[in-house]
Amino acid sequence: QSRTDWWRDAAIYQVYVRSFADGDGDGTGDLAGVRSRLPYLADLGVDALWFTPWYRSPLADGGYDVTDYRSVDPAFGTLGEAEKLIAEAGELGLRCIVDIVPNHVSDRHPWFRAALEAGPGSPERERFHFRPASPEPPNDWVGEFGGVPWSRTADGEWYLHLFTPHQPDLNWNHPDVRREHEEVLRFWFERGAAGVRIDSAALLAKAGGLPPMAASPDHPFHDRPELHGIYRSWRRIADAYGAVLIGEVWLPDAERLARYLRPDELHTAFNFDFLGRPWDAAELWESIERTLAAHEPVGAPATWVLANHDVTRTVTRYGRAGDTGFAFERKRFGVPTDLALGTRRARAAALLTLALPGSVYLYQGEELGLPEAEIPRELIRDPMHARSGGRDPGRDGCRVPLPWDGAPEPSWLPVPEGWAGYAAERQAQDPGSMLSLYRAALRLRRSFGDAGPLVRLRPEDPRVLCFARTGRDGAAWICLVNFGPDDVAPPAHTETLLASGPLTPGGLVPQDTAVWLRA
Ligand code: TEU
Repeated sequence: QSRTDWWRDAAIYQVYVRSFADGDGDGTGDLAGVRSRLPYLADLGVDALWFTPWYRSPLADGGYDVTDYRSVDPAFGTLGEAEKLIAEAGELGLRCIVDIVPNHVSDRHPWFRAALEAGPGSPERERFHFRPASPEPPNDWVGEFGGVPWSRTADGEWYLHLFTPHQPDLNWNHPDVRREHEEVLRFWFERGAAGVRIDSAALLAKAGGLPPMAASPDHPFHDRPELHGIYRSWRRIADAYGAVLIGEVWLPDAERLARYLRPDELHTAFNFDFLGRPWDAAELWESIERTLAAHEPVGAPATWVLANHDVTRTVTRYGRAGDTGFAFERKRFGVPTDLALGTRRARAAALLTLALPGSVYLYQGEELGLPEAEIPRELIRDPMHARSGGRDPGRDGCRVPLPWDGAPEPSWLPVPEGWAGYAAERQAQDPGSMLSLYRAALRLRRSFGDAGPLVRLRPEDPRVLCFARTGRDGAAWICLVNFGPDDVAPPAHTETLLASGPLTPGGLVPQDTAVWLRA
């Protein structure tokens, strides 16, 4: 574990703690469960683990509503267990990333309680965005989950919350807010965290005076210039520990994202553009090219994300006819899905993303090929569902506990019928399973080492996406994905290393299939 720039080409596995593995059998995932599955993760071949928030929380937004950033929620375990987990993971060569939620706190956080108690005009309220009582909300902003991002306290004052009313936004102009988060960073770096994932990283700063949309020349709360100063101070802290800052910077384009990727700001950030594209060679190539072009001049690695805890599962997304590809376009109930098609494409997509230069984020359960689960309305826990007036099923469909040796039982979310068929233990025995594909791909990817830049091959062929990189041993590593209806011949004088599905008897690559070749 000596490389300090390990994050440049790492495969990072996202552990959604509440649904990963249940150590005490109460239906909720926990740290004991994670610890017991560390060998599985090491064997899978990933380099690092990112844990969604495990801090004390009323779980109004799945833990993105924190009451104590220096703790572990009793439902998940103890701080001591988190330290043990980080140490044990390290022994297996797995680095650990914790999730920091700086934009807002829980409405049960001691600061917000104190603000409510101290009343209007109090210094306690200055850590948040409070506005005097008025009949209408203080401005016309729309929240991130839709709707009015303002709620009233008992004394009539308004407070700002870009997410749910249980997540009041912090005032990042307040010195306490800055100091507290800098201390929280040190707290987790001291405990061995190799880095932090910064939640909602583009939202912290708000335009002075919280002006209405039309009165603000730039967006009043997205991508504000004031953010850069915050991340510069964080970078100094991270550098002192050799830790990495990973931004969840939601921006419409790679160029704007790249402005945060600097030697004195964030090391790296999620690129969500790829995730927003449909299964189409031209669309995906455009995204790849654009991402690489934006990252290259700033010297930051590109990142690739196929799924996370906020979006539709890959096999479901790619299995929907007429899918626009935009994973965040909110889900509807009862959309017909061809899971066999989606699975074929998800397998090909896995080989595609794992062959691209940069780092890859892999969301738990994708390696099992889990589809999006349909949760009955009355059992949906995600607050996004209620905030959409019940139209949007929300994000629980990708948050169902993982099947390890059968369908998880009990489980805090209902497990769809037939999920025992996806069980990790069963897939481990099956060379044709999604799990075996991911294992083989991650192993090969690692063997190529820090492979060179991507060179596109066959650019004239609109049916394929084909590119080569040069591995550590000087040999070419070629990835070819066939999107078209006709079988495609792989480049001459190549040897097939891995295929996402069966090739034809003549060795041709069928539609929706990817191959890795060596020349
Ligand atoms: O998500 C940030 C974010 O911007 C989301 O609103 C995103 O647009 C949406 O989920 C897409 O479906 C982060 C976390 O990943 C999410 O789970 C939290 O709910 C949110 O922050 C609030 O902390």
